[in-house]
Amino acid sequence: MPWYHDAVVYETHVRSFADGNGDGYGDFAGLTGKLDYLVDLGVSAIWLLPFFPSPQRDDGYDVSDYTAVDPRYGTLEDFGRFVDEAHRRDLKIITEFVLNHTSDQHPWFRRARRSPAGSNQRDFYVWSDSPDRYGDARIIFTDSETSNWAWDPVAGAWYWHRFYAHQPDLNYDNPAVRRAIVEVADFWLDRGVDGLRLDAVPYLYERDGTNCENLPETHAFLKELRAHVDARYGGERMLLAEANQWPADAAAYFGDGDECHMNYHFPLMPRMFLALARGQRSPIEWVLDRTPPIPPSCRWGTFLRNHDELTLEMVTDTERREMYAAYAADARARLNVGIRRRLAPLLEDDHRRILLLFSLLLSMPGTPFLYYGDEIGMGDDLDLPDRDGVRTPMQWTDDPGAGFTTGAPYAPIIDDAVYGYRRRNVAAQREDPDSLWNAVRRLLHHRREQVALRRGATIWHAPDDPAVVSFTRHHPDATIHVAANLAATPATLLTERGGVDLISGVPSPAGRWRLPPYGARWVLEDR
Ligand code: TEU
Repeated sequence: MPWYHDAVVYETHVRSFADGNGDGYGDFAGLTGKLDYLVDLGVSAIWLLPFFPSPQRDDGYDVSDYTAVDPRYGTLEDFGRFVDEAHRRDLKIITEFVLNHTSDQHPWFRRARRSPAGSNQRDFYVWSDSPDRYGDARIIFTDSETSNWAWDPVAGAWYWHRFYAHQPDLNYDNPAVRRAIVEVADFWLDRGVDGLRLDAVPYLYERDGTNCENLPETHAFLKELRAHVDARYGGERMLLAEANQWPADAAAYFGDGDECHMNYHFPLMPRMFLALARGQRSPIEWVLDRTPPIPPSCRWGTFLRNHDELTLEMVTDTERREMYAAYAADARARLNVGIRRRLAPLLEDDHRRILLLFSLLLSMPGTPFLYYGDEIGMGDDLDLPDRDGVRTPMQWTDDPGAGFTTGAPYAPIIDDAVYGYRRRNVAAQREDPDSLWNAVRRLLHHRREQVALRRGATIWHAPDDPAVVSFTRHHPDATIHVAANLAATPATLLTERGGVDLISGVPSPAGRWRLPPYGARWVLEDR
């Protein structure tokens, strides 16, 4: 079974995790020093946000050099050491492949705007004489952009950008762009990276009369990229699509098992929160019913939170209103089409609800992704702009600098009464057997021991109580029955088989199971 079927992925930002040299920025030296922490926590892969040279106007997603390390984070040698040390511990590494656009400071764009119209170098990007073209394409960063076109006075033409105006989209119709981009993939795969996250992959091509998303040309390019990667590196390197799309469009990124190995399940994520807010499982059922089967070699990436706002692009207008009302009463928490809060503040620091969502995330089919800091219930900072408030320094200890840095941190460390580093940090939670950190760690360790939780076939049940999620994961070696109560009131579930609840360690005989408010069981069934 390829590694990404069994993995639990930990998403972090080099800048935010650990500072090895005291300059206030996290770096590869610091991150390498924390690998034993990640092993102990029980994850098996690391996904790093962009660490390449960049003007940092979109936290590194505005790349100005694809094949180097931002000097604040270290050198290519530091990166190499990090890869070696991670692999020595059996940790896989996923890095960002921001292939849809570059920074406007990238040499390709600086060259393009000065090159004659129609030249190959100009055509590294998408130009137009009028800002009306491709008018059916939606705007993604609705809070900051009003058009997908921006005027370039140097070129005397409009250029296309799906994200910030300082992030011009590459022109995939130009074969030289496709070649250059494949070389970028090779650069990092040659350095031992196990997986590439294909940022914003639905938007590679533009065509008149379409919404410029999920076009057949994009899928054709991905098949070429996949064939290249398989031929050059063998079958173990993984391509992860970031295709924030409805289930059928998202599933298309698996192709016939000949495009991406993985894609995130964006439509499922908000519906886990919606189900919890309603105290009803129906939103989860609804979206899984609409999720097509995928090739057996492929996997959905599941997640609760990430470094962006909790996106509400893949819900209906009614569902979005409900989500805002339930989770973003404070208007400052709203950003674009989403909510810029971390997991713990979203759930009012209620450990029962946090663990309920973790227990679902870590038992449902798919490969789970955790966001750094959520294992200790880190808070966020709504005073910081954009999505910076969910990207603050990791809280390791109660020392000044939170054990993150001995210098002046790149951003304020969370220091409020509830989520502040003096009380909420890894060191304190490690000592406390009842902490969130220890509870998450126990779930991760069960998942590692129980193959049924990772690879088992899933049978969904429909118990009478609409608040109860109930499914079994079957594997020849074991069967695990997962039951979760989404409601604030107790629930019961009638079962035919008993066993031992892995979460509590207590026997759970067949018959009537009583689930406390927001309670969950992972029952390893007797054979
Ligand atoms: O986000 C791109 C993306 O596809 C959006 O749908 C995104 O999920 C949503 O708007 C929430 O922000 C990626 C990165 O995750 C994001 O941090 C970058 O800002 C963006 O690409 C541009 O590179």
